[in-house]
Amino acid sequence: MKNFGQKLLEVLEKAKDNTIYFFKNNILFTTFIVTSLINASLLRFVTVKNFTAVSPILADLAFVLCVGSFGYFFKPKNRIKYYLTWSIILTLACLINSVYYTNYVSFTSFSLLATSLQIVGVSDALQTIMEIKDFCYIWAPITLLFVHFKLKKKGYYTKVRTKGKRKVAVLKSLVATVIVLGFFVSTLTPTDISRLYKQWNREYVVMKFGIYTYQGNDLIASLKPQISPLFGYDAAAKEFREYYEKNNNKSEKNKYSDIFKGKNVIAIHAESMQTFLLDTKINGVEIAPNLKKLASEGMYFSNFYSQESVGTSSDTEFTYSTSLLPASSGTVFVSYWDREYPSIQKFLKEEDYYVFSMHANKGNFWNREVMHKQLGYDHFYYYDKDYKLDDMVGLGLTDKSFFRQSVEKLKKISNDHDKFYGTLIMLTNHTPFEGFADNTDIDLTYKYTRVNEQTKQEETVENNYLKGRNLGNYFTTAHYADEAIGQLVDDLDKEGLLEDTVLVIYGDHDAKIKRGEYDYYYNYDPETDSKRSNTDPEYKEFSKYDYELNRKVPLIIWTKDKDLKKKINKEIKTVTGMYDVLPTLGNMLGINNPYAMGHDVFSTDEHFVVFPNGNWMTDIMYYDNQNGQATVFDNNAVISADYINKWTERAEKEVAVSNDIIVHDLIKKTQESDKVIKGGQK
Ligand code: GP9
Ligand code: MN
Repeated sequence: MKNFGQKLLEVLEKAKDNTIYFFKNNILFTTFIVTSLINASLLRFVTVKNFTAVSPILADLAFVLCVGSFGYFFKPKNRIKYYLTWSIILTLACLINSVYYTNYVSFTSFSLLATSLQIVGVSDALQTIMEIKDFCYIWAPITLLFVHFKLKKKGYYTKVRTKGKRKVAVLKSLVATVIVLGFFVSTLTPTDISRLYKQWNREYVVMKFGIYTYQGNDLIASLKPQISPLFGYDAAAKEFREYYEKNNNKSEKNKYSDIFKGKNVIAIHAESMQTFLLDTKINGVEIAPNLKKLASEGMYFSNFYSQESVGTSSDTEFTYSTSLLPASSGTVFVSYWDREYPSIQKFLKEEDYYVFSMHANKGNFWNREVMHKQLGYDHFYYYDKDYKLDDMVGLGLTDKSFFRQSVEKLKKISNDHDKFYGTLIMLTNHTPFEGFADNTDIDLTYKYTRVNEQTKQEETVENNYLKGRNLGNYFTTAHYADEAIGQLVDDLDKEGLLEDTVLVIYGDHDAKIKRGEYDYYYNYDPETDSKRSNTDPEYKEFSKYDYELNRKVPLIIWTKDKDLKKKINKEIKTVTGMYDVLPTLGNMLGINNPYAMGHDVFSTDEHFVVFPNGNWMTDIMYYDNQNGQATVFDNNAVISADYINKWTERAEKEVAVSNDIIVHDLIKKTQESDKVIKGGQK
């Protein structure tokens, strides 16, 4: 009698034979499956590096088997149209994600399609961020076509007799799908399923579910603004109430409370400005001397992080204004603009401030025209409606011209209003960082003298060094932006606009420059005019964590007032994030947002920043929630599992509650239902 093991082996052997037979007789289908599967694995290899993990392969296989099954509904000669269409779609998914990952270290989202109008504005930038390797996926549809023509030539399609067999073929391949899916599902944990549902931990989802399931799921998640408010409201509202009962956000008095009460505020949204620039010199020339000076005189948050997601500039505007995190899927500015958000703009308006924003780009970019109203701005000055487009570089009007014209408007605003709060959104230091490489005092070349071995004469060598490189170009546009800020402060001063005014300057997010550029910069070898090899004893890798930590942006609060200046002059080295601005600055201005997700930096001992993908940071460590790895800043620190669990739980809670507020419009809806309850109790 055969034992169970033998029987199982036989069954498996038979299944294998059947599968091989099936694939041999279904060449187009097989080609589609294999090429799509290879592309998906290739993408993971290029991005998250888990090339051989079993579960994403099973998930990708189940996905393409399922898609492939329906090809059998078509007659053999027509199937190519079906498979080719899908092959192109799946190839595009790989290609776009490949480009996106290289530049944003994350996977893309369908919700961005909704913002494609905005992206058109940065199409130049897109051209410069694509690399040859991003095209390696297009072999798949080409191979499919090639196989099709070969089969056609051999008369394969006319030989295949399929009448009545097509439905059976669909069924058979669907059964195969279910079997593969079964194996895949058996590898899942509740955490995996919850992360697929929430979708914010994008890398993790791709590593576990493969790229196709990720993208399919993302499509559903991107329809959420329309669909999800219909589901899960009660659970979300319950979690929301519990969260704010526990985390009572009453503003505590501290030594900075009310110090700026009644002052004008000019907030400068410094495009792509990173903190390391304040300490960077190229050939002895400082990149950001003006910011450095303001930082040394004011309150300087030197360990401050932007918490933006796919909505980049707009996410930062949102988080700065509301102290909530960006949406987990889509962007608040484009997809969730019609909800109600308590914001710094609205709080100050209640204090009789005139609240406005200024930006030299088009008003519909990031849906600002609509969303700025929603945030509470009284007026949005933008593009050719309000600015003379007299000096255009990169994405639009130069920062210097923009500021010059804005000062004129500010003069009028200051005359017409008692108090004002304005946001000035910069533009020039935006990818692709072009326009200043030949017109700057930053010398990107590397010059040195050496003795020529043949002539024995001294000669000067000029290496390209940073010239023609993205990071080099970034240095030149950032330097320009810094000059523009210097010019703005001077002009405001000349016009007497600094007397009663507080400046808040923040970098909106990092410049999204690739890690390799930094690796080259920090490991540059003038002898060879190239990057040191990693076997060189002097080579020091610019690691993934170095890169993450280097993404920090400056936050500077500055005032001309001597007494106040003395009071605030300080470097804040503890970790802080964009969502801490409203509670911290708000307390200084005498306003309080009970729904803030961040904290007043001076009223808490728990310094913590969560990123929209669930990664988090304290003063002790950076934790990568995608793969459970971490970097600890202090070698002597002992990190317990409890410590990691505690902060991971808080990180996930903050992301979830913020997102629920956005999706379900919880602040407005729960207030409305509380009113109804109170009304009923009277
Ligand atoms: C465009 C500017 C840039 O108006 O704010 O937006 P970004 O590409 O950085 O999100
Ligand atoms: Mn930006």
